[in-house]
Amino acid sequence: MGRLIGVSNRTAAGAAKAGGLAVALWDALVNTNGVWFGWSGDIVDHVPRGLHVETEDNVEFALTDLSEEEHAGFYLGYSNRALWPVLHYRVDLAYFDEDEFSAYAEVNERFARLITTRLQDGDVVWVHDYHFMLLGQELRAHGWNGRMGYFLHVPFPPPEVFMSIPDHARLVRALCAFDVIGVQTETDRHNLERYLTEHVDATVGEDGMVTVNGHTILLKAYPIGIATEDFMSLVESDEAKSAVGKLSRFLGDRSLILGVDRMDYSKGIPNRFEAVGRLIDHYPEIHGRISYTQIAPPSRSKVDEYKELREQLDELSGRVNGDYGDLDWIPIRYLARSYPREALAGIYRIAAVGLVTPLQDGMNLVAKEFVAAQNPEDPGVLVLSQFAGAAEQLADGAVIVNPHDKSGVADAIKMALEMPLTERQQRYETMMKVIREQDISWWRQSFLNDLGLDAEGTA
Ligand code: ADQ
Repeated sequence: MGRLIGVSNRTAAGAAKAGGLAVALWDALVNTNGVWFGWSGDIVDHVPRGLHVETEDNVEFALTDLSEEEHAGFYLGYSNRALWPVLHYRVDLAYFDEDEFSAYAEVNERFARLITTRLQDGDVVWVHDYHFMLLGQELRAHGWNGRMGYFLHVPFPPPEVFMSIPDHARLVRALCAFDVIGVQTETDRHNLERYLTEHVDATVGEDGMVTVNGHTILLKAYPIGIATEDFMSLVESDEAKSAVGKLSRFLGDRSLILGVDRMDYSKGIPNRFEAVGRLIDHYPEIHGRISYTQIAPPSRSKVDEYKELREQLDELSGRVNGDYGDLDWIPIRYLARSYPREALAGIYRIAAVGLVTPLQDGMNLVAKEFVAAQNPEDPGVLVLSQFAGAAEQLADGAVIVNPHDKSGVADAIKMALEMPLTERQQRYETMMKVIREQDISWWRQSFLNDLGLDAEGTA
């Protein structure tokens, strides 16, 4: 029986197998006695040679440390300062450094070397995200002939944007070593297909398969989902109830407008603060009747960027709270901390409006979690950016906005606050149908089936 071999920068070793990739990969790893390769999270002062191997539920975690140079060049450098901004269409924020690209290429090569020592015939390799765009080609160079898939969790921009990366050709040629390339949306698929046909001489067959230099690749959109039923049940937890209790005391009879994000410029939080500012400027009748709460914990790996964003947010909320706040009303509240999933479920549930307005986002699972946590009898409304991957699936139920259009977002929030119950319920049902059907198991099984590992994880 073939094993699933997962590769991602961070793994769920020693952590709860709850959110994110852990919940996505875990069942298939357990069923196949699989292996999950990744960075241990530790930084050491020399180039590490071996792997730390630990086993949980028959799943092997094979982890390597990063040297200080690797961490600076591969992770903080090339992955986060070159690839992340360009993949989110922010060439203006990208920093390209040849030494950082070398570190990136070396870490990909080192991972390939470590992984191939532990691969067996019949294994199926699934590589995740932008940290490992060169890994498939390196695995082939180290002699691996088995099936390999790649999933990009963030957007793939149009070729005109991607080509600002000095090493763009090398990155995409390396991706072509994979048998299956998965992206989040049809837009991403179209963008990558355009790059391949316009710049790598690829041909696309009638069946949609892409052929490059005689090698055929399945390039397909697999919109990632959430563990819908599990998330829905979290609202019944004690933590959720306690969060609801505290927040309700704070809110009184005000309607909650909620934002929940990791602190990152792609999430468009300053634009959102400005839009809420417009809402309050334009509609005096809502004064004292709403409360916008933004939850965005600081990020350890992006200290400078966080500082800048934080200053912007303090300034923007300071203006609105100073102009409009009262003894018993703080229009904009910003909580720079993270909450456990259970508490988040409760917080989502009592929000009248979920504001998910990234400037660019691969999928955005907060949008799906927000909907799943709603009370079907009295659901809140999702206001969703057209540039979140989730907009392709949820356009019929969410109120879709352009996050750059502050007055447009303000008007959408106003409309959401006033939306009649029957319309809210219809929109909720429309979104829940997709969120239920295309959940995280559907996503995993779709990808693994295409890679030749069946839904139960047996090859
Ligand atoms: P992220 O950019 O991290 O992920 P997102 O999908 O919105 O973005 O969130 C992932 C998880 O983080 C969610 O389960 C959410 O609950 C949690 N989270 C976010 N903000 C939080 C907060 N303030 N406190 C606690 N938890 C929080 C990347 C891509 C996304 C893509 C995912 C999955 O950038 O576009 O959807 O991978 O592929």
